[in-house]
Amino acid sequence: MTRVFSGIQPTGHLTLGNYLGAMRRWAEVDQHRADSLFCVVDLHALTVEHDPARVRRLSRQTATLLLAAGLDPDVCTVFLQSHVDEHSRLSYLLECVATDGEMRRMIQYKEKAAKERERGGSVRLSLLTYPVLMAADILAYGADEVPVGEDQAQHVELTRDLAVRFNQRYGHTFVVPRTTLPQVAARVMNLQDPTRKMGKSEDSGAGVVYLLDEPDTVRKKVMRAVTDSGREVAYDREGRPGVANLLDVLAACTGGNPESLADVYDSYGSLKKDTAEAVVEVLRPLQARHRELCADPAYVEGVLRDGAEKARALARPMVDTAYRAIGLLPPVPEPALSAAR
Ligand code: AQP
Repeated sequence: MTRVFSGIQPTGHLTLGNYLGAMRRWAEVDQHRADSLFCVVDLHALTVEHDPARVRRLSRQTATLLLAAGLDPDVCTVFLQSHVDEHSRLSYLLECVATDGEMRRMIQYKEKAAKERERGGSVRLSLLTYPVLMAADILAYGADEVPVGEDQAQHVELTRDLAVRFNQRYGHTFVVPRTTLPQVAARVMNLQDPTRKMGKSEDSGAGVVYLLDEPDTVRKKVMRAVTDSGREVAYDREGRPGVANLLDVLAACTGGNPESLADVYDSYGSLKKDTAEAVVEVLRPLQARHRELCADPAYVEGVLRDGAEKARALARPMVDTAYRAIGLLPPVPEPALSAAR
C-alpha cells in the first residue's frame, strides 16, 4: 500500500492556504487511499524566534484543527513530531549526507533568514538545517508520497536527493518519495499582496484568511482583496495575480475550474462576493467540529498519544537500519541480560 507522510508547522494560526494546499486533500483523499501519517512538526517551530507557551498552544490547536478538518485517527496516524525521537536521530545522519551549499540554496531559508535579519534578530542554525529534519520526517517512514503545497516542493526535492545519495553510498535504505500537489490552489496568495504566499507567520493578518476567522471577518478580508487595475475578469496568474488568486480560491472551494469561472463573472465585486461566501461555507463545518473537539481535550490527547506510539513503531526499525548502514555499531546488550540468555 502506498505510504503518505506530510506535516504542518505550529508557527501561527492555520490559514486557508494550509487548508486548500494541503489539509483538505489529506482528509478527503489521502487518508482513504493510502497508509497515511500526518504530523504537527513542532520542532520546526523552534527554528525562528519563538515563545514556548505559544508553541505549546499552537501545537494543540494545530492538532485539533487537523482532526476538525476531517483526519480520522481510525484510518490515519496523527501525532506530534517531538514525541517520536527517531526524527531527530535520523536528521543527524542526513546532515552527514547533505552539503552546506545545498542548504543555503533553499528559498525558504533565504526568505526567512532575510526577514529575521531585517527584524534585527539573529538567524538560528536550525533554520538552515531544518530541511534536513524535514527529510528525516519523511524518510523515517518510507513514505512514497508527500502531499504539500507548492512552497514545500523544493524541500521534498532535497529529500529525494538525500535519499538517493544515502542509498548510493551506504546501500539501499530509503524509499525515494515524490511530491504530490493539488490541482488548484497549490499556492494561495496573500489577499493584500497577491505576489506573496498567504503565510501563517505574516505580521499583519489583513491579507490572510485564518481557519478560525469569524464569517464576517472572512467576508471583509475577501471583499478588500487587492485586485488589478483592469475591469474584466480574466484568469492570468502573471498579469492579474489578484483576480487569478480569487478565481483559484473560488475554484478550490466549489470544485470548479478557475479559467471557466472567469467567464461567469463580469465584475470584480460579484467575484469577491461569491468567493467570500464559498470560503465561509468551506470553513463552517470545520469550525463547528473544532468547537466540539475543544470541549474534549482528553480525546485529542489520546489521539496524539496513540499516534506517536504507532509512528514510533514504524520509524524505529527504519532509523536503526540507517544507523547500521552508515557505519554505527548497534548498542552492546546489557551483560546481565546477555549472560542470562
Ligand atoms: N499559501 C499556501 N498555499 C498552498 N499551500 C500552502 N501551504 C502553506 N501555505 C500555503 C501548505 O500547507 C502545508 C503546511 O505548511 P507548513 O506549516 O509546513 O509551512 P508554511 O505554511 O509554509 O509555514 P511557515 O513557514 O510556518 O509560515 P509561512 O506560512 O508564514 O511561510 C504545506 O504542505 C504547505 O505547502
